[in-house]
Amino acid sequence: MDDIYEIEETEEAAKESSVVSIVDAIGLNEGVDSWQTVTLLYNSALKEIGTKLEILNDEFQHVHRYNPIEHIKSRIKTAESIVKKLKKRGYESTIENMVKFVNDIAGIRIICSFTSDIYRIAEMLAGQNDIRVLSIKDYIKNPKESGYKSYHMIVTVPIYLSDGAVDTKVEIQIRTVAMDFWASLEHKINYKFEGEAPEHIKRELYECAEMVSDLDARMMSLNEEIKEYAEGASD
Ligand code: 0O2
Repeated sequence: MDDIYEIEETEEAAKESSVVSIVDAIGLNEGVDSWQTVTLLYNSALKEIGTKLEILNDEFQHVHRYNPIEHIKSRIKTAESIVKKLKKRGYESTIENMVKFVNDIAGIRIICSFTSDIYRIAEMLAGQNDIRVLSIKDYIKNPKESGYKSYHMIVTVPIYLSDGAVDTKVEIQIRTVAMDFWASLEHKINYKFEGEAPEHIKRELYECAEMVSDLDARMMSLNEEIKEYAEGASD
């Protein structure tokens, strides 16, 4: 299976679904009311996914005595960043284009201890009936040229408003504490140098990314060893 792919909706599934997209929900109305509806939907989607994650984490603690999620951050992209993204891609700044072409207006970042937790959480979320996975980018198996590693999913979740459900997109980034530490500094550096960091800094960052992978692998294997030891001791 490819590590970066779009998931095509089958015609069958599309027909069965009575949930409408945001574009259908707001129609071609470009007014302030529509923008308020859009932000209400994205904020609600963040709450829905946040609750799902909390429940999964609590259940995991209950069954396995262990929390796979260290912490969660969520945000709504600023209007300025949305407009910048659309402009970069050559689209006009309309509400319709925002909801159609900007996939990360609502973004949630899940920070885990171990790489194995990342795949476990992704699978648990994708397995929920009301979540539709639109695309997956596995930058852990296929790191970016910069060294960036993270697991990205674009999903939709239905938000139930007074006259029906609206499928709302959320970008989910899942990474380890170490990957997050690297990505935060790299983001800061890139911001400072406006994406044109000197070669030696890029090289150094890339080397640090390799160290992060090594650290993650060693910590995971240590954790496995501790688990086996604990299981052996309780037999
Ligand atoms: P910000 O300010 O973090 O929101 P898409 O967003 O899916 O339409 P793209 O760029 O193909 O388009 O998506 P991708 O590659 O999945 O990246 C989306 C987000 O991942 C970025 O959002 C960053 O948050 C993060 N990201 C991707 N590459 C890097 C990287 O090399 N370094 C760091 N630190 N973060 C990265 P934005 O909108 O670019 O920025």
